Amino acid sequence: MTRFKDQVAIVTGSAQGIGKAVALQLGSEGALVISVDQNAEGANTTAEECGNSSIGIQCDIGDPQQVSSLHETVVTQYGGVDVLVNNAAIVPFIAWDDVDFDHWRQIMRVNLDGTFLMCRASSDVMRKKEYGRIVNIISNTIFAGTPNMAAYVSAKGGVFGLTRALATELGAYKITVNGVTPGLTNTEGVQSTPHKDAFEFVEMLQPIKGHNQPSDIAPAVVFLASPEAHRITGQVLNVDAGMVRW
Ligand code: NAD
Ligand code: 4PL
Repeated sequence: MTRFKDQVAIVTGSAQGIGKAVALQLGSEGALVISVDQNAEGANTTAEECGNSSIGIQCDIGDPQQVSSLHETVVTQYGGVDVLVNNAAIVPFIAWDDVDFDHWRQIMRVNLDGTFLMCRASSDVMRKKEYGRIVNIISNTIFAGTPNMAAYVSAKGGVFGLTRALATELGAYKITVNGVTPGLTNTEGVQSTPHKDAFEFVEMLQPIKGHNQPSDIAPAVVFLASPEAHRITGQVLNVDAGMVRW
């Protein structure tokens, strides 16, 4: 398929995990991928694997200046952005008793503020072309209220609200804004925390058994990012093997 031929797609947090799987599928369907991550080496590796002259750019999405210079580079070199996938986030495992204001701010800075900064800058570029697809990676924890991640769940709830609000604000420019809520997924991030021990529990709640892999999440994201999804906006697609229904 070449649904993204001649399109430029920014994918944040694409050095590994779900972001990398999304970047690779967009690349395989013809997109020039701007692979954005704090991890420069990982971002570059993903870009090489994407083909189509894709590039890696190191950027902390929580830093307004870095987000601004990222967009200057993209506009200067490519003239625009067709797709933005907001995937970069911190995925913490922290008992409620240990959640202090420093932790809360650290999570909000990246997971909510970072998503805002990327939406702000990319949508200003998309508006000029009157075309755009924004897909926010949320989490099914906003429905389940999953333990040991209160700040994370709160930030993702904010991204959920932003998705609906931006769909309203940007509709006039033919920019759609949607979200995907993955369930627990087998990524490098999850494997490095006690979340990895929750697979058995969540599988009990899933009608479809087995562990979600990054490549299971990517097709839903890529569909919402595609030209054919032009009548879908302000929506959230849950991809968690049926763990929660809403
Ligand atoms: P991961 O931890 O494996 O990878 C996250 C990537 O984001 C890393 O490459 C990291 O360097 C990058 N990143 C983190 N902070 C950044 C910043 N400030 N600026 C730029 N890059 C930054 O994560 P994952 O498990 O693949 O999750 C990806 C997305 O999916 C996240 O939004 C997460 O909340 C969401 N999600 C994950 C799961 C899961 O179980 N893995 C479930 C639901 C939702
Ligand atoms: C069900 O988004 O959706 C653990 C860790 N369990 O990050 C998540 C579930 C985690 C999730 C998530």
